[in-house]
Amino acid sequence: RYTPAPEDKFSFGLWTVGWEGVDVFGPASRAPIDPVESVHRLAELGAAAVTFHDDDLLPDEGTREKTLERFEQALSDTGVVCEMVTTNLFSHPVFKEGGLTANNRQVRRYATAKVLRNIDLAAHLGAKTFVMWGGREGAEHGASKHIPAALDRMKDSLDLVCEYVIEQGYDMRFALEPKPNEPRGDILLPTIGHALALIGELEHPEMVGLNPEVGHEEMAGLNFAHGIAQAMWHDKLFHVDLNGQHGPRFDQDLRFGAGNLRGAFWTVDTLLGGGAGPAYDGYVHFDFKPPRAEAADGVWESARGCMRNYLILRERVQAFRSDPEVQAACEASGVLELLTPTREAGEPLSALREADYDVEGLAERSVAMEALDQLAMDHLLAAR
Ligand code: GLT
Ligand code: MN
Ligand code: MN
Ligand code: MN
Repeated sequence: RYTPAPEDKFSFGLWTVGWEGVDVFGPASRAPIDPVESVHRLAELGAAAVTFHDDDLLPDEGTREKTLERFEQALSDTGVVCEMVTTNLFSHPVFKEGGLTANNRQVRRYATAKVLRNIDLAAHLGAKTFVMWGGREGAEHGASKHIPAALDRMKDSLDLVCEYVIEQGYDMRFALEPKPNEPRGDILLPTIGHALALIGELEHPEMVGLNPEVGHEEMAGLNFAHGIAQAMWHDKLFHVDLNGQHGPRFDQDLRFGAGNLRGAFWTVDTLLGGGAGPAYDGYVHFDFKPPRAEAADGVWESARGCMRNYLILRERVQAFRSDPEVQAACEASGVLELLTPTREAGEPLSALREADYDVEGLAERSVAMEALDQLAMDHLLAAR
């Protein structure tokens, strides 16, 4: 029970279990982990895939070939695949004022070259998703960044990488990861909605989607399940970063299921199709940080907990959706009536007359939504 299987498509960033605990107030509290060990440990725990930034796996040009060889060997020994690759455009001080949208053009050209090299690496490893998190694309001051120009440069960069992937004949799509702030005071494309709007302006919008992260939307006070539901409605949920967060504060990157537990329940429900719609069928990627206080044992316990909580919540969601009382409660709440269009096909607008409706009666109607929500609570808490 609650044992991860390859079909669950669980995936982990090397930087998650590999986080050494460096934070703004102190240095590392844990030793570095060899990526080869991470692949083996994650495979033993039941993960199907791993992901990384260039700097996580290949920080050193001198040992690049050797490390890559060992990494590919670990993948083939374990059957773990590399499903996504991304580029670190945020750690090195050269990116202190941005990467693809830095004011300085040389920095932008260097950042672009770094991305292109990693697209080649991603294609070589068979990764079909390339995530772009613009952590340093932003500002602390009103006048320091001309936002329309920054958006122009972001669009140019995305058009350029799409053109490159088409030219090279790679099977790859891009997934933008929104975040409202941290490390910049204000980050460009702060939410799912901002990123979706930008995608509509691109030359190859079909190649660009989203990689939303639970904590990032919750930092902005938003409902993650609603956010990914809209991304799915636009066919833009290319990838997902699951973790936990306690409301608007610093980015906590807790293991999935910690923090906003009810939010996690609705997140899993939405990924499964919300009872009606099509389900998300991509990798279930965990982007968490084992708390700095933990030693090595806690790192793997934290990774295990992400998958276990997902599986528990999936079971609870399935029980909720298949409970006949829940279906009756949805009916009583009028949930399914929303599937009927407001206007009849071909109906003249003159057919809509205010006088036809019993406004007072409608105002007093029962919606029975507390009853429906309590059933969800009962299922979440395994009280049914
Ligand atoms: C960084 C960030 C994450 C992003 C990673 C992808 S980098 O760890 O905090 O949310 O998903 O670039
Ligand atoms: Mn083109
Ligand atoms: Mn985060
Ligand atoms: Mn993330």
